[in-house]
Amino acid sequence: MKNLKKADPQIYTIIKREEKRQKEGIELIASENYVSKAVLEAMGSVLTNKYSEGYPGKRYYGGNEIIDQAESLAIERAKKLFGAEHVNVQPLSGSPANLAVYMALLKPGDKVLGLSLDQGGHLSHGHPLNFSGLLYAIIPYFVDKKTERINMDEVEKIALREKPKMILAGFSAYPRSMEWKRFKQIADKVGVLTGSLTYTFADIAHIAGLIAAGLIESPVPYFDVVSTTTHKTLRGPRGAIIICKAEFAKAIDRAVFPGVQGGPHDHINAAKAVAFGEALKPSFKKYGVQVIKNAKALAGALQKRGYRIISGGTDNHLMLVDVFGSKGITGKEAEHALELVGISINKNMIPYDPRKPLDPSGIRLGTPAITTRGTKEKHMETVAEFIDQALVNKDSEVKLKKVAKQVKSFSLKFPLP
Ligand code: DSN
Repeated sequence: MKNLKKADPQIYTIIKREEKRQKEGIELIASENYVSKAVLEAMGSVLTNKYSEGYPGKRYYGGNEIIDQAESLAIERAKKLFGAEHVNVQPLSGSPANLAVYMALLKPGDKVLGLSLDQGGHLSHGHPLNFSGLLYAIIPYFVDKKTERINMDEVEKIALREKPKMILAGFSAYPRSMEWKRFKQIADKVGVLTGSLTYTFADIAHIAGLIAAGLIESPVPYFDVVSTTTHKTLRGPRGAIIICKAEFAKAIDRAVFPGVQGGPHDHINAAKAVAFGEALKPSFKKYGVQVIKNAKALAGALQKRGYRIISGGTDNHLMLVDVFGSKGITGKEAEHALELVGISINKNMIPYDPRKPLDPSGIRLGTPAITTRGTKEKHMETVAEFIDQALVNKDSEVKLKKVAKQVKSFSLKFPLP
């Protein structure tokens, strides 16, 4: 970054400080990861200079013959990775991707069934202040109070009563497997009642990398449309893609451009191609296996220290910890104490949370980022101990400083890619 250092020392210093923070801290935010140097280089390339409205072979600007090759490669690799009939790689991020899916298949006011946000859903799955909640009639489904897992019989009951135009399966804070086949069967039952297709839409943003690695069942064979961000477990650049059956390809492409977006970010699309290429390699499967092993080990190590893990564990890369119920510490307090020792997490609502979103009962932890740095199950004991020490000593500056030192020396043993 020698040019940046000279041209803009202020931004250069900020980037360097952030790099230091990342190196010296433990990253447990379930939606974050560290990209490879190759992905970073593609993102910082001259491809950012180009305008390419349209799609490969059909652009509104000249000079796109090379960009076409990059985008086509990204599409081909993504199709192979997910066994997809059609992929649009242009969505700028998860929410615009989801907006495009709704636009392609629905009319404003149509009913959509989605997992309630406070139980693991996502803003773009129907929050009242988000376009999804403003434009569409979102009917929530919930997890079971006892098992804290999605109760598919309940989903079916709600679906048959409400007859939605679309059933949305996906989450940003749900630690268990999804019953994709059952969602599809429910949609088909609704379709018989209404005499028209009830669309199935899966948002696999959190688990796409684990699906690509073949470790978690994929909704792609069953669902009409699947969206995912590319920067979480998939470990690519910040962005998204939409996967769909061939029959919806035209509608999805039109909804992305010109429906929602103008020019694609060609440098990011090239970086997506690089990340998909990495995910097609056997080493990525090994990585995915370790992400899940680490998540299970971390959940177990926290349970041993008296923390209640929502639903009793995890099937994927993330877990929800009821810190308020277990230790009388709120999610906000926990986030703050952990930040002071160099551990990044986020406060999170737990199912049927008696507290409020800005200071809920829980925290969400995930292992994609620390696994990229090379940690294994045995290290999760250490991480759990750091977490516990930070939380029980949250009011002692001296003790927190001691934990912070230990977190730093632990982190420096695991270099960034
Ligand atoms: N903000 C992401 C997450 O943390 O889960 C979802 O978009």
